Parts: sequence; C-alpha cells; structure tokens
Amino acid sequence: MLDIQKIRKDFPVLGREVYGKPLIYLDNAATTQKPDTVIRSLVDYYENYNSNVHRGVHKLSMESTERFEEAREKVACFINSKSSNSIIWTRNATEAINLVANTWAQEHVKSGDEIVLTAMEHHSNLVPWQKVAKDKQALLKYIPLTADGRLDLTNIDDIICSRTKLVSIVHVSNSLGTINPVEELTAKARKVGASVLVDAAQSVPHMPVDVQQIDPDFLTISGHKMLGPTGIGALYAKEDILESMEPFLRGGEMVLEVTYEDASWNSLPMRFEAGTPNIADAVGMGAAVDYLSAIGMKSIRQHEVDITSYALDAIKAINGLDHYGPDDMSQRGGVISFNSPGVHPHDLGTFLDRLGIAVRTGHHCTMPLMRMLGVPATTRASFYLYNTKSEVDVLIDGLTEALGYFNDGSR
Ligand code: C6P
Repeated sequence: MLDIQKIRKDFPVLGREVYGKPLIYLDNAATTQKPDTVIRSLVDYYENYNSNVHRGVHKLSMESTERFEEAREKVACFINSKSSNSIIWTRNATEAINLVANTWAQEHVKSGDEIVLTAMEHHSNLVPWQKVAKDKQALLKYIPLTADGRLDLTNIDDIICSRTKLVSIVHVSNSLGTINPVEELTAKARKVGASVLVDAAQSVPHMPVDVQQIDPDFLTISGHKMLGPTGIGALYAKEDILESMEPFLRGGEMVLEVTYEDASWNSLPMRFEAGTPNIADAVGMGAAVDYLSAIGMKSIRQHEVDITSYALDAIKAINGLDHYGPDDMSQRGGVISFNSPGVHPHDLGTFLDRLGIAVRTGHHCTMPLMRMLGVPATTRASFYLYNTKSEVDVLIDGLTEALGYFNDGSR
C-alpha cells in the first residue's frame, strides 16, 4: 500500500487551488506533475555544475558528463536494458519514433513490405509510418479492435505474415487505456522475421516494463509522462541494431573523425546524439527514475488498478455516460475515456475545470480511433500515483452535476 498523503507532499503543485478549489489533477496521460527531487535536480544542475558534456577537461564538464551518463544508466536499469548504450536521449517519445522511421526504416523497408500498426495508435506512432509507407511504396496494415477496445487478434496470422517488415504497436493506449499483449505480438513478429517497435509512452511510467522480457527491437519513452521534465525522452534499441544504423542528425558530438570531404561516426550512444544534448532534463529524468524506483513500479501499478477500478465502477453507475476500453483491469491502465451523448466533451471538461478538476478533452492525438468510435472527441481522466479515491469521488460528483446541468431540458 502506498502512503499517498506522504507522496502528495512531494509534489508542490498538488497543494495549489484553482478557482478557489483544491486542484484535482487527472490529466496524467498528457503530462505528469513533478516531485521536488526532480525540480531540485534541475536547479542543482544550473546552480552548481552547468557545463557541456563529453567535451571539457574541466571539473564542471566532468561532473555534468558524469551525471548525464548516470541518468542514462538509470533509465537503462529501469527498463532492464542490458546496456546503457541502448538508450538514446531524444526530446520525447515522438522524436524517438521518428528517429527509427528516418534511419532504420529508410534502409530496411522496401517496396511491397508491410508495416503493422494497431487501430488505436497515437499520431506519433502512425504519421511517421505513413511517410515511410509513401516513400517506400510499402503497405500499412492495422490490427482491428474488439467492441470493448482490445486488439482483435482473430486474424492476426494473416495480418502479421511473411511480408511484414515491422510491427509498431502501442503498449498502453492513451485514449482507451487498453494494455496490449506486446510480448505475444513480438513473438509473432519474430516468427515471420519482422522487427518490432513498442510505443511505451504510457506504460513505462505506470507499470514494470522489462525490455528483455518483451524483447522488442525498439521501445520509446517520454520523460515528462513519468515525473520527469518536458523536452526529454529516450529511444531504447538493441545495441547491435543501433550499431548497424545510419545516424539520424549529423553535426558535433556524433562524429569520430572529420575531414573536408568525409566523416566517420562516434561510438554508441553518441552517434545518435548530435549537438549539445538536453543535459539538465536528462539529469531530471534520472531523478524521476530514482523517485519511481524508490516507490516501486509494482506498487504504483497496484495503486492505479485500485483507483481506476474504483472510478470505472462509479462511472458505469452514472446514467447516460458511455466509457471506452476494457473493464478487466488486467487489460487496462489508469486511463478512462468517456462521453455523454448530447454533451460536448469540451463543455464537460470546462464544467469540471471550474470545480478544480483537470481532465483532457479532445481526440487525444488518436483521430482515426475517434472516427472509428464514431465520436469527435472524448473526456479523459487519467490517474497516477498521487491520485486518491476521494479525488475520484469529487470527479464523480462533478460529472453527475455536469450531466444534470447540460441535460436539463430548460437549457
Ligand atoms: N500522449 C496524451 O495526452 P510525446 O508527446 O512525444 O511525449 O508523447 C507522444 C505519445 C506517444 N504515444 C502515446 C501512447 C502517447 O500517449 C503520447 C502522448 C499525450 O495522450 C499527448 S497527445
């Protein structure tokens, strides 16, 4: 059991009020709040050892290099990567996916090849592959969904087949909350010789994720969704695959030897980190990993299961509210999207905001999924380790009040 009240004290912003009401922050799938250890790690970096990495012989540069590389080690350990050379710093999960699409895929995807995605992908794991498919005359195939928002694997052996070059799938859906069987799908991809990318932006922050167990070629992470700063994320890739890949961006840091005519590439991981990296935020992401590790990812997942099932039961009990995604908590993360026919999600979100409740409304960067569900948008509550059941109670009261207000025939 987590001591939530103790945890909440670590997050300065959770003490604030909005419109005279205590803030209830339920927009954690968009970005998470930051504990003071993360905030202080940034201040400490700038106050005490701000300096460029991998360059200087002076004390500050050595200190910043050490802390920057320590953070990489922490991320590697957090996902059980065999080597920190497998961790490439990026700005976010989106950049990590684009790195693979612009390097590995440009070399390996050929005309007639197939790239398998799911019908619930975030635009970040969809739009880059649309470009690859257009450039290479490859075909995008989508694993369809069941009525309750799980992957429909009935025809999976026709979808993942000998023509498949890459299976690129989201681990936990940001819109539906569904946890996908990425290990099983990776094994299927392996059988036909395809490569695998797992978009783990919504899983690594919320549950234990082990890259040796899932065994993908690539896995992408977002720092700001796991208590870290914005502007930092990571690509995990198997070391031998990274070794064989062309660089993404070219310039300083990523080179070994440069002449007026040519250049050779630095060793991993620097080969993929051209220019001055986001040192402070990488250190901050390391502090976030420390914070999550000290609490324990199993406990965080258990807390989210408790709170999400509590919220789900209450949402199901509200008349006229549709929710999306599976009810079985073994297949759902801490995300609940819902809609009330006749009430626009933006109106609902604005009503809740006035009660101090922050939720996200919109298509959540999954427009094809929204179209498939037959809705323009949803309202989404997403939970994290600092949320409480009493916050869920306020959400449920707010929803009941909002639906009463909007469905009142006199309006
Ligand atoms: N989803 C949400 O509110 P970035 O923005 O690059 O850090 O993460 C992109 C991304 C990739 N995959 C999934 C499954 C995601 O949920 C996200 C970000 C946010 O749902 C912002 S749209």
